Amino acid sequence: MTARRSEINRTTKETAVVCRLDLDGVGNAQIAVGIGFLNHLFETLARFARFDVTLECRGDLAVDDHHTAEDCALALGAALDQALGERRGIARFGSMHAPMDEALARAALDLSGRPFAAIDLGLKRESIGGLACENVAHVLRSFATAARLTLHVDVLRGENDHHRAEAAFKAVALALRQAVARDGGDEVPSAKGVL
Ligand SMILES: [Mn+2]
Repeated sequence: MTARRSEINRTTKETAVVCRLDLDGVGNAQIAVGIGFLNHLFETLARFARFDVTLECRGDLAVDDHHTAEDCALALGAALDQALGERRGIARFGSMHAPMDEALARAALDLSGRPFAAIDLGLKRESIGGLACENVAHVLRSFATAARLTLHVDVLRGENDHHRAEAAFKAVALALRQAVARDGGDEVPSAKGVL
């Protein structure tokens, strides 16, 4: 069985990100991106997708959280794309609902090779734990773009924005776990033969 691992080093004038990913891990997460709630969301993603993830970022937090949030998501997405290689022998699709107390989120995704994201989180607060709420959706969109996947996420209900955001990441993680699962074959799961 070929290892499905990758490493991305992404450095700009705004951020320096290192991301290591193992799709066949156990959910070990070493996340240190400098933003408390963003650490929490990436840890949630790794744990419930059962990916081993190291994600470290030194970003321009003196500006704000935007570049750090976006660039970490781009690095993780690129790491997923690289670890999947030709995308042979995978389930390709995944969809899950995830409850978090009163909140309920739904994620449906396709490792299609075509970047697309429709994200409706319905967050009302300005920020959570140092992360602007507008950047929660931006992280998911950036991740989908770099990973070349199609992602639909809707938070269907929930009073508490922390719960809504965390439920969304749990749903995405569980759907990812399904989609990257090996199906026992070696085919590219596409009528075109390429993803
Ligand atoms: Mn941006």
